[in-house]
Amino acid sequence: MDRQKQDELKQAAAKQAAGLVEDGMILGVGTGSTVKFFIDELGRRKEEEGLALKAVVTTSSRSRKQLEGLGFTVSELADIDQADLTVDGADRVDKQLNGIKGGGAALTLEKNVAVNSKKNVWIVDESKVVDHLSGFPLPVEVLPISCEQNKRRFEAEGLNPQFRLNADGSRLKTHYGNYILDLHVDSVPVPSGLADYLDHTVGVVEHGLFLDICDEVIIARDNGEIETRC
Ligand code: ABF
Repeated sequence: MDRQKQDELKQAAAKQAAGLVEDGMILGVGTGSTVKFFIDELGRRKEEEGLALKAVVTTSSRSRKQLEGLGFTVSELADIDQADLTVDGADRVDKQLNGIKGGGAALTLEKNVAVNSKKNVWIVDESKVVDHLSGFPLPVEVLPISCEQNKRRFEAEGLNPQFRLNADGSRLKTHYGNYILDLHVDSVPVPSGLADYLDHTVGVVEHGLFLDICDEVIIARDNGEIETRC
């Protein structure tokens, strides 16, 4: 599919999600190219319909910049109790609405905003939807102090870890100064088992398995239809 068509699909899903936003909400706004269209639509609603939010929190500096450019005031997660609704993208989503996220290296803040939100909606194009989580490396954010040990540990488990790199070959550092080990596994047959293992590995800050977090996924189909799964 060409880029323009894919952008149209992302835009369609984003527009539908923006329709869920109501005046007075505390809104969580995610990261990525699909969310960019969602923010565009929020800006349009603010301008044309006078959409007024109680507060906005976001998961990346890029989204923050876009929101502030449209006149939204962005709060820190610590400044709110919980969001009423969070809209975010995803890298893969399965039939149970479990997902892989973190392709943009913002998984730690994304998961913290998501679990502190009453409702989570993901917006994706059809290419992200799979029967079982697969087809995208699983990001794991690790502390620098034990990253080599954790890399060897993951290698021993057959999880094929690779440090995520910048264009110049240096190790990418997250917003929190940690590294990303991408696990190049063909598929994640038992997501809860792998999540449990990662949750109990010292030195792992967060991982990109988002299980039982998403309440609704809005899928823009190749044929132009929009499907909502709950
Ligand atoms: C996010 O947006 C990430 O978790 C995920 O990596 C990304 C998807 O971005 P895009 O919409 O550009 O594919 O929130």
